[in-house]
Amino acid sequence: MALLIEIKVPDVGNVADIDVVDVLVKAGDEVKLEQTLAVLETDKASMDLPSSATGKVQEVFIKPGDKVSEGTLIATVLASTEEASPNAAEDSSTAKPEPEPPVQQAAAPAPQEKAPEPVTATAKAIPEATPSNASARAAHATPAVRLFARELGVEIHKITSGSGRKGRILKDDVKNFVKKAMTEGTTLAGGSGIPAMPSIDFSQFGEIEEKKLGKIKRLTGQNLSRVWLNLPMVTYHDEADITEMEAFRNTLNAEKSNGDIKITGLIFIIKAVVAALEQFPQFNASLSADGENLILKKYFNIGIAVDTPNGLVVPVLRDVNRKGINELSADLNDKSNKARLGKLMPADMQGGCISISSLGGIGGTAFTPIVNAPEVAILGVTRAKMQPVWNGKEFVPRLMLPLDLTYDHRVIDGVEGARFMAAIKQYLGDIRRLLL
Ligand code: CAO
Repeated sequence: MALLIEIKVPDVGNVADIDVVDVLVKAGDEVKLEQTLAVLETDKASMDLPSSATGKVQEVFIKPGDKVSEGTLIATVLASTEEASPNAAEDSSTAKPEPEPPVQQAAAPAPQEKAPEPVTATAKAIPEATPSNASARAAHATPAVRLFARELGVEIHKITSGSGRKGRILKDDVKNFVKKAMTEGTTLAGGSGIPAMPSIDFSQFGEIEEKKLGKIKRLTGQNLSRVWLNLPMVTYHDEADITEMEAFRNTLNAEKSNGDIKITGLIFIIKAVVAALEQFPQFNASLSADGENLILKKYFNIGIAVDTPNGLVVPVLRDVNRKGINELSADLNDKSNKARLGKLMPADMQGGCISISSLGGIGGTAFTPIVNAPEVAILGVTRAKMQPVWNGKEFVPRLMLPLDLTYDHRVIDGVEGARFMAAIKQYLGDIRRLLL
């Protein structure tokens, strides 16, 4: 004998206009007792609406985006009396074989507590965002799975595809995500209390192609995000007059034979930065992890940002204070070639004191580089250009090099930043001073 059972929204405690975020069944589907038919969400909680009978869905009356209240009809299920829930069995006394009037049942909701708000900026496992967060709401998972994810400190929207029906995220997907995060060292949650970026289906706007990010890009991205969120950074801009330096560089290069490594302006910038570091030791330093101590370094290793087909890497030139211009040119040439061929070893990228990011070979007038923490400063360089400069009597053509100094404001004060920059300018303006 078959019963037509009406499944309705149960008493959910004086809440009306509840959003239907997902409908998981359609007419003709076989459903089991307790199987989730739909997912509802209020601004405080989300809940599964399970079926109170095993049988075939006869009709579905709601769709995602609808608003429902207690008593709204969700679906009708044609159930055999043997398989209906105890509740249905009771009601079956009044029910007759199809197509007699349907038995009315309220689906027993599986309420989900509101996710707690993130509380600290340093907490590693931030609870999943509240349902008001669009990306969390968009995650296709039952409250039980969301709860499971929260317990493991996983922001569920970071799981981009589920293995369940219609891409629904299952417990196994959460477990696999955690396993992957543990092996790759990625973060499970945002870690800052900042709402995560929503996941958007761009194919709705036009044709797209999805390409996996390479390892370097992914790791660099994670590191840059971490620095961006943890360091209060200031970027200070200035220009150095490199007219004489450039003339000297051209003389040196003219003396070189074919096949010799050419000296670029960057080598002089590296030397000037080291001289400024010797003068301002707080720039050759790192903050201890607890932020209580400044660790001052007595060595002078400079990280150079190198653009490679696989992404940005920062090899380190060691003991720059002890090396001459030609040796440094060979060193930079060797490291940047290795970087582009993907042959740098991890040790080649460790132990830097300060970094330089030069875009001068390409162009630009200014930019705001991000500190390569745990270093406390980075120098950005863009393209030098001839400019009319007022010398007190007249405008004279001078080759001016734009410089951008970003520093960690916890360690470096604004005035110190300006003085450090002034020193670099002075060394570049008159490179004889590098001998002093
Ligand atoms: N102004 C004018 N010309 C400049 C210049 C500047 N500031 N900097 C370099 N040039 C010139 C060089 O003199 C060279 O000219 P020639 O071909 O006539 O000799 C040309 O531009 C190319 O220089 P280069 O880039 O090969 O050499 P470099 O020593 O200046 O830089 C390196 C080496 C490895 C830093 C650079 O090639 C590189 O990869 N830069 C990208 C760094 C990057 O990605 N930064 C972004 C990080 S985001 O923070």
